[in-house]
Amino acid sequence: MTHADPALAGRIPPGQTRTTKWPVLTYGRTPPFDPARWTFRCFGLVEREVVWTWEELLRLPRVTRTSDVHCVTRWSRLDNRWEGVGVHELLARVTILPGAKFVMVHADPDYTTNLALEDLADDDALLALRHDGRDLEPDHGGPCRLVVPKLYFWKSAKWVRGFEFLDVDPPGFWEQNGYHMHADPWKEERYSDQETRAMQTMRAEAARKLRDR
Ligand SMILES: Nc1nc2c(c(=O)[nH]1)N[C@H]1C(S)=C(S)[C@@H](COP(=O)(O)O)O[C@H]1N2
Ligand SMILES: [Mo]
Repeated sequence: MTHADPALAGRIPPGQTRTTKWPVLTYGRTPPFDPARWTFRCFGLVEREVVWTWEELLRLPRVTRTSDVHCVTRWSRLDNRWEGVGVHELLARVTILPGAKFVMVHADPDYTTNLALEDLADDDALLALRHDGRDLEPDHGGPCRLVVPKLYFWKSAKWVRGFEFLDVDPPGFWEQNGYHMHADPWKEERYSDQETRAMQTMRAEAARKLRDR
């Protein structure tokens, strides 16, 4: 696709079309939120598990990041202004063991997605609480969603509840259902059948290892 505005052309990855709307894409229903019971947990290959309550999360320093959203269903939404807690802010409070190279992101209701620790640690990644100046709407993951701008949007788990640090890279929900393990929109990493054989072997072995633990 070509774009009349050359400034935009460099920001829309191949196979994507710009939208100014913001579609809701959820597998299942928007879960209820209970501030008294909500926690965010960092566990797995860490020296000590770290858990934040909702009140504790709200007391962490905030950042604002403007970034583009690229959904694998081929829409892109530019210049989203996210406010929330930088992932780096959380990671700075967790002692991650040296073997950890991957993270399983856990979210309500029973959603998971897998990331390389390196991608999660990106300076653009945050737990978003606000979008374009308003509290994040429940259908869009409110009150708290992960945003990882450099990857397709299914990696940005809505209603996020924790990071599990791992030495293997097992597939999350959509990754088990045909989507790519890495998901770089600029490389059009959409579907698992685009993965190399090595990646597919690794995903199967990782899934098995995790099950057998
Ligand atoms: N918990 C949870 N997070 C999720 C999903 C979901 O079904 N459940 N869908 C993913 C997918 S496939 C996409 S494209 C985006 C959509 O976010 P939106 O509804 O805010 O546009 O959220 C991602 N995060
Ligand atoms: Mo999606």
